[in-house]
Amino acid sequence: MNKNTVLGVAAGVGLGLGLAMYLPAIKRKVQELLESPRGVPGKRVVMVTGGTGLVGKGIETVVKDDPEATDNEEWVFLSSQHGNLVDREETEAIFRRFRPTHVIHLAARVGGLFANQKYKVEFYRENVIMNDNVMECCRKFKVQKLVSCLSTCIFPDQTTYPIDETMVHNGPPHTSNEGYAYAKRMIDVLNRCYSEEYGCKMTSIIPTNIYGPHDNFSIDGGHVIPGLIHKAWKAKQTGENLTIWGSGKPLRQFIYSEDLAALTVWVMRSYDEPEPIILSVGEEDEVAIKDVALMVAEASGLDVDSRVNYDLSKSDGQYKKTACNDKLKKLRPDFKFTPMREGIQKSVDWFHANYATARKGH
Ligand code: NAP
Ligand code: GFB
Repeated sequence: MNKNTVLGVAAGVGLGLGLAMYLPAIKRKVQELLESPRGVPGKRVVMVTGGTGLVGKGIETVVKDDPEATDNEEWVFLSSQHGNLVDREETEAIFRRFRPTHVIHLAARVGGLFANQKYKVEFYRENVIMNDNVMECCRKFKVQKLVSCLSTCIFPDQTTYPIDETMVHNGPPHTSNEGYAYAKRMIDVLNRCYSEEYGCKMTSIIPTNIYGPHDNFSIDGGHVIPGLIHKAWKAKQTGENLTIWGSGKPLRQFIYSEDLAALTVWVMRSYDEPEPIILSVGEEDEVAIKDVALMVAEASGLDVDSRVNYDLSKSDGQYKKTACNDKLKKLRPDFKFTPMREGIQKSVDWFHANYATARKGH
C-alpha cells in the first residue's frame, strides 16, 4: 500500500467515523425541520380542516379577494380526501405534508337535530378523536395558533339568558345533542390545558346555527335551513306542501356562512385569548322556526299562505339557546351581518343553481 492509499483510507475512515458520530444529530435536525411550520417569517401557512364544508367554503370565498391573504398568507383547504382526521397516522401525515403555521379546525361530524338524536355515539366519538388528533398534532408540529369551532348548542340547557362565553360548563347540554356537545366542550378544556402546560396558542369560536351556499342539504340529517330549502324545492317540483317539522315555535339565531368566515379569519389573525368567543348576530335577531320557513318558502317562490303546513309528530328540540354577542361587538363594533332575507335568498339561489352537485346525503 503506498502513502496515498494509506492517507485515502485514513481519510475515509475518519469521514465515516465523523459521519457516524454526527448522524444522529443530523437525523434529529432533519426531523425537526420536517416537523416545524414551513412559513417564512411574517408569512402564515393557514390550514383549514373541513375546508370543503359550509364554513370552509365560506372562508375560501372570503380570502379569495382579501389582500392580506394574497400577500401574506398561503391557504390550504382540506377535505376528507386529504386524509381521515379520525385516524392518527393520517392526521400526522397531513401535518407533515403541509406544515402549517396556523390551523382553523372546522372538520367535524356535523348534523341537524334529527341526526344528533339518532347517532349520539358517533357524534361523540368521531368528534372527540378528530379533535384530539388535530390538537395534539398542533402541539407536536409547533403550530403557532389553532382556532377550533364549538357551537351555541353545547351550552347548558337549563340556564339564564342570554348565554355568554363564561357559561359553557355550567350544566348539562340539551339531551338531543349530548354526544356532540360533550365532545365539543372538551376542546375548550384542552385549549386551556395546552396553553398552561405547553404554551400553545389555542382558542375557539362559538357560532350559532349557520347557513349558506355549499351547505349539506340533506332533508333527514341536515340543519333546518338547508333542509327547508331542499323540501321547498321538492314541493315546487311536485305541487305538494312544504312541511315544517315540529311546532315552528323554537327560536334560533342564524349566521350567514360568509359572515362567519370573515369573523373566523379575523379571530385567526387577531384574537389571542384561549377563552372562546361567541360569533353571533344579536339577541334581537333571534327568529322563530316558523318565520324562517316562511322566508325560505318566499325565496323559493312558493305561496306562503296555501303551501306551508306542520308535522307535529316531529321533535322541536331545544326551545332556545339565545346567545349574547357583546364580546364580539366590543372587539368588532364595525362588523355588519348579512340580513337574513338576503342570506336566505342567496342560499336558495345557490341550491337551485347547483342542485345536481349540492350535498344532499346523511
Ligand atoms: P360541514 O359542511 O358538514 O363540513 C364538514 C367538513 O368536515 C367537510 O369538509 C368534511 O370533509 C370534513 N370532515 C368530516 N369528517 C371528517 C374526517 N373524518 N376527516 C377529515 N375531514 C372530515 O360542516 P360545517 O357546517 O361547515 O361545520 C364547520 C364547523 O362548524 C364544525 O366544527 C361544526 O361543528 C361547527 N358548527 C356548525 C354549525 C352549523 O349550523 N352548520 C353550527 C355551529 C357550529 P368532506 O367534505 O371531504 O366530507
Ligand atoms: O338546525 P336544526 O336541525 O338543529 O333545527 P338545532 C331544528 C329546529 O328546526 C327544530 C325545526 O325545532 C326542528 O323541529 N325544523 C323544522 C326542522 N323543519 C325542519 C327540517 O326540515 N329540518 C330540520 N333539521 N329541522 C342543532 C344541534 O340543533 O344545531 C346540533 O342538534 C348543531 O348539535 C346545530 O349544533 C347548530 O338548532 O335544533
